[in-house]
Amino acid sequence: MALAGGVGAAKLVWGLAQEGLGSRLSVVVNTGDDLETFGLRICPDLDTITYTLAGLSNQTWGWGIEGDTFRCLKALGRLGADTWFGLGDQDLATHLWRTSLLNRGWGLAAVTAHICKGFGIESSVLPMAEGYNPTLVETDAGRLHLQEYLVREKCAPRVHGFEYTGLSRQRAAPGVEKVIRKARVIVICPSNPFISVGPILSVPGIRRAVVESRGLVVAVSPIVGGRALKGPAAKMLRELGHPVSAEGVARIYRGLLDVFVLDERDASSAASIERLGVRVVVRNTVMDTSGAKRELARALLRLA
Ligand code: FO1
Repeated sequence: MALAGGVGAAKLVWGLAQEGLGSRLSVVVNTGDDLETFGLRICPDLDTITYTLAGLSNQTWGWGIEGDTFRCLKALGRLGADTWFGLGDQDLATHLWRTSLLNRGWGLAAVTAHICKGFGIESSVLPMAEGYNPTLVETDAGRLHLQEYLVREKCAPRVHGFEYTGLSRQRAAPGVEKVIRKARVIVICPSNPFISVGPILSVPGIRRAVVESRGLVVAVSPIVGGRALKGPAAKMLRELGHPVSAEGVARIYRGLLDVFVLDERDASSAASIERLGVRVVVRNTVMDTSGAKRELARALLRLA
């Protein structure tokens, strides 16, 4: 099973599915980046994982649907609406359908399973929790919704901290604790430790399920050569006073991991990370080709 954020995680999750896990793969996905806009519930990380597993994701951006158009968004702009969040026309169909099922009383886990079935996905994709609990980012420019920080402000404001709103009063979504507890391997994907993995582990019961699981807990570093492969992880580490390195991430996950997977470029940090009490495995973690995604997935499966 995998704990996943969005774009970086989706590459590895795709590799795991391709390497024969298929219906045996469960992915617990962050919903702290969810957004409510135009009366719709948008779940970017759930959709990124779903579209990627369906082979439909935009190959350039990693999020959204390949070849999607933005005619509805343009029309909204003409009417005076804010259009900084890029909602594609086909992507909108997912949000419309999700929201209408939620309004009929379905839970987010059931809606997600139904949408995945519609896309022909065999793997099980689970939201971490069912409520709307957006992550807020405390910045120099004030407290921002995560998507305002990421997309509207392009990650420019300096970060001081995060608030996972209402998460401490949530429960894990149906099925989540069970898949974690019975997993042979729990992969913490190369996602941002603060805004992707942090919210998942903050849902009551999830961290304990990971700690108590008999499965091997393996994290893949999202930092390679002191830089994030995608998104603001390196900037956030720096601004929050952590070392901007794979070791900085390994320290955040201390107490949780059996294995930390480090990129070949960071092999020299292996010894100091092992001193944290974690076994280190060195691989190519830059998943820039289908082959690299599958190779990393195979390496993780061999650890099991
Ligand atoms: N990222 C952007 O940089 N710009 C966008 O306009 C944008 C729109 C968007 C719409 C749907 C969706 O599922 C994802 C979208 N993303 C966009 C990606 C998203 O902001 C982040 O990558 C994730 O929330 C972080 O995992």
